[in-house]
Amino acid sequence: MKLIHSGKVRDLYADGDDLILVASDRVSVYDVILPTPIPDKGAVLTRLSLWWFDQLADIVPHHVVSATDVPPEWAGRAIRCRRLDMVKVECVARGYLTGSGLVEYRKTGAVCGVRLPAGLVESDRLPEAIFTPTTKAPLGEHDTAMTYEDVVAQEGEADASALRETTLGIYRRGAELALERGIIIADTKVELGRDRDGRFVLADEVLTPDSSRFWDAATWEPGRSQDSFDKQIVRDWAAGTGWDKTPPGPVLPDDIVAKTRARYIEVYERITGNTW
Ligand code: PZK
Repeated sequence: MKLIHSGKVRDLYADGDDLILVASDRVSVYDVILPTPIPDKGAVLTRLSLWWFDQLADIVPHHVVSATDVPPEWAGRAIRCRRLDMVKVECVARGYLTGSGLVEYRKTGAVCGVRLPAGLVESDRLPEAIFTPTTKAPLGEHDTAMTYEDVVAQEGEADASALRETTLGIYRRGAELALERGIIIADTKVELGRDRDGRFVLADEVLTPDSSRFWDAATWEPGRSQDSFDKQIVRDWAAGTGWDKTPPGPVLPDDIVAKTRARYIEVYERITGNTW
């Protein structure tokens, strides 16, 4: 099978007219891929994405053709999907103030052209979720913020509006459901493409901890940064080793691997209500 894209933790292959999206067990912290995989991470995030695609089907159709008709070596962590014409905008929705959104808010009082109330602090919940698109930068480079008007200029008014409403619809549905299960989804990035009839279709992975920031609702407190629900065990352990966050990352001890694996499974079980 021909490899057409290799991401940090996922790979994309072409198989005839279809694509095969393969999630690895690799984990990245501070943008560095660690040498130690987390067993079942790829399968857990694949199952979570598949569950969300189904939950979101009334908002937007998805690219999944089959989760079982995939090469046996990738069984459980691969998805056969339809090839789309991908939209050249990273569609991001945010419900909380953090990351680059916080940096931009402190400088300008707005995020991606959306004016926010004065006096918000780090990790605050926003009055309503906002669409904060970015450019699609090549691997290794950083995405840059766009305004909604930039998206209109690039994609046209009708498609820009559809991208914004679809992204916000996915985020609102996901964040509301996750919160009922004690998990805050602070923000999320979705990949949308057009099918042969020009209709928008949801691609890639969706509402996973690799595409979104997941926080523990039980310990959330505005005014400070929040621990990552999935990666905090690795981050805390790595900080204790004195690692300077540059490659190569440290080899993880068995107990840190086991605790992190359990976290991904906990995310899956809490959100879907299924047993792993
Ligand atoms: C597509 N990516 C991102 C994902 C990577 C890169 N259904 C589709 N049709 C056409 N293109 C894509 C998809 C999907 N999904 C997704 N790039 C292209 C990506 C995984 C690994 F290296």
